[in-house]
Amino acid sequence: MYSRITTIDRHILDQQRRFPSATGELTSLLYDMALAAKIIARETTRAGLAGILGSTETSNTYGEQQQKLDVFADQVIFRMNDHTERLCAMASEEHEDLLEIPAHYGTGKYVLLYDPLDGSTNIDVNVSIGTIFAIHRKVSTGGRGTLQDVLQPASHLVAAGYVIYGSSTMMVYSTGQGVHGFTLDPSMGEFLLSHEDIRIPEPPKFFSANLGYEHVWSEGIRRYTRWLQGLGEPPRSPLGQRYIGSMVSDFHRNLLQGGVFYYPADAAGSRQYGKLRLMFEAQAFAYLAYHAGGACSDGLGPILDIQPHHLHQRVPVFVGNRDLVARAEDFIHRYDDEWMAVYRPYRERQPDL
Ligand code: P6P
Repeated sequence: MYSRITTIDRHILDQQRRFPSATGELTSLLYDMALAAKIIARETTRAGLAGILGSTETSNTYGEQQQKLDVFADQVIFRMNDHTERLCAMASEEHEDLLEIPAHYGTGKYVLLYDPLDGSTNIDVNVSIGTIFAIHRKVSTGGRGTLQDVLQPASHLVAAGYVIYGSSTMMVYSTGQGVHGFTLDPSMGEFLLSHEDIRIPEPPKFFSANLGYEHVWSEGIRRYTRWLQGLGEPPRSPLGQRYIGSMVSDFHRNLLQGGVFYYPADAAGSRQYGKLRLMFEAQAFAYLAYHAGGACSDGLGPILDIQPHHLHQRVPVFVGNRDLVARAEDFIHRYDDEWMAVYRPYRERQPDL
């Protein structure tokens, strides 16, 4: 028999009620993200049938061939939000520039950042993928949103979350009052509360990293990786290694079972600043990890505190149990002076507004 049945809509509304001055716009925005998730989930489960599999001939801002499903997801989220007058602007990982609210619609006081379908290269092999979103409050004084509204540190976020399209569809979100997970019941089309107030458990069980790149990692990262495997100093029990190659899934496992996900920068070369995107992946996970009792760092310090300088800024990511994340910073500070000397000026560039 069900325990207390709470839909995501009711949960979001209950969270709003704790803020008497709340006008309900953020609540409605989160409702809309849940609806977009249901629409995208329906297509991901049918992708093989609806001929939507496979990539389009187009590519995104990073030159990555776009999968049809991530074009679909991108459009669903934009069209869900472009006319509601809750947003002053949007930004999507799939688009080079800020997404302005069409001139014939009014604007609102929030900014939506999203990665419509992260891990989309896994679509054709039926590995779980996800949507990532983060919501800032408008700070510019004009009517329409600007980059100034988008390029804010993750510590300014008012909400963030992700959807994972896997063996079941789950939506996990936070408005700063805990991290809560909802599982979609397709028979009702409702997200039902299944993981209330998630806290990253101790002790950690796994580490998640693509060990295929170990040969291009810096000394500090290689030593950190050996330490996680119980082979370094100070001695620790070895962690299991799990890696899916879909950040939402790797993060989700560590959120529920304890562990650390890291996608470090390479010592040199094209990924010297990391691969993952600060605005479309790292900020949301930094916010969620923090509100689940964990931490998220780029190896120099909290990602929550990084002042973005570019919409598509890259960032190394270490996220999960606090002590595992802190230990990564220790190894980097002890062994990676040369890499830090290259990365720090990139990290501290002034925003090109
Ligand atoms: P690699 C997916 O493309 C993604 O952006 C993240 O979801 C994932 O963690 C990472 O890249 C995987 O990258 O180089 O291990 O294939």
